[in-house]
Amino acid sequence: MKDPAIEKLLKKEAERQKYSLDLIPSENIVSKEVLRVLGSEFTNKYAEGYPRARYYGGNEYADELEELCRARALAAFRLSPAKWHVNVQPYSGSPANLAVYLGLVPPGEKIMGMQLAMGGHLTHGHTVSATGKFWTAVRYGVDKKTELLDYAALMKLARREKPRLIVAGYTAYPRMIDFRKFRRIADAVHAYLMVDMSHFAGLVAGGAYPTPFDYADIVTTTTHKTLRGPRGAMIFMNRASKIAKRNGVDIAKAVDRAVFPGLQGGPHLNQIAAAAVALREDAAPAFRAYARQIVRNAKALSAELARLGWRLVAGGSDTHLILMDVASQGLSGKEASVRLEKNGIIANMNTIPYDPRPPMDPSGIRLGTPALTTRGMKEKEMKEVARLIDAVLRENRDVRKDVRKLCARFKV
Ligand code: DSN
Repeated sequence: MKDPAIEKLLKKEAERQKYSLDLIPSENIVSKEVLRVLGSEFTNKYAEGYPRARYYGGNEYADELEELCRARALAAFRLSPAKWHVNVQPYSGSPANLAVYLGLVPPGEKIMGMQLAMGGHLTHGHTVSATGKFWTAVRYGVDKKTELLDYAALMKLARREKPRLIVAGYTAYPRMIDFRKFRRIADAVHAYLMVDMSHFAGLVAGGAYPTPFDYADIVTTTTHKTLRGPRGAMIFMNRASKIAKRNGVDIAKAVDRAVFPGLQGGPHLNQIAAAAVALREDAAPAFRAYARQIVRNAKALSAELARLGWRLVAGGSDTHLILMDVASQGLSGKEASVRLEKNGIIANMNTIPYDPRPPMDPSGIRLGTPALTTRGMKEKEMKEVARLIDAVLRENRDVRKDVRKLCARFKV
């Protein structure tokens, strides 16, 4: 490489990833093939428009690529092209969500989503996000006692506020979502049901989490989390959506037009190519085993943390993620994540439901198992990881050597 400064950083980052335990639930480690394609010649090409309807010449292979990626996206979730249309152009999750609102909800109208501090996402209507500025956000949370979704309360809120679109799917909710109940709530007020499955999409593809496709009008997802692909996103649109029909909207056309030309310019073809590679991997039998192991690992990690006396939000996990209430042991989330990082354990501070502390120094840390599971770690190692976390947080012990030893046994 002719750029020693960047080469040095690349090496350092590779080394950091190799010798640290990545417990951030939204991160993963992509295959060599995904990396190779991400750095391919497709990055050189402009392809504004959609297959067979581009604004530039030279797109014969771009057309083939985008069509292949779409077909693989549908296949990964076992969807029929007669029922579902997919757009694979969104640059990432935030623009994907924004495109859905832009395509389906008139500006100023109501969208209903979970508060960020309860486990939602900025793009589910937070005031600092464009989604909370251009649309009126109706925000919901979880039940204070159980820390679970309260569907009866959601129904009441929806009936009172009458949103045009309801979002389900979160960044820090460790339990399963009942999509059927969400469908009933959305139907009661004639709202679109949008599921943002970014966090658990890989679990859906691998059959380790209920599918939202039986109930949703729209499903959005990033491609880089549990799906183990490049950074990017996709939007699935249900051609049979009764709400779209009622509103006289062609859902596929409306959302496609919102992505381009509504929000974006040329699609990042190298990202789309790499997503196609990842989606093929996601449909393979080995990925089913991977998805199940992610969940088994999260259960093992949470069981050991609970045994060691840590309070977990909602009592544990059915997914890939765990929310640990460190304030219940007198620590702040920031202090905990800094202390863990010094020992090579990477987690992020996170608010917990009804957090009395501020977001920049909240009560919790969020943990997840997708990246460690990709490295081949299983339940036994999860117990070890839980004990390392406990040693750092409870006794302020230096476990750097143990972390390095564990990492050395599992390649990135
Ligand atoms: N940043 C992602 C996460 O960590 O959950 C959400 O966009």
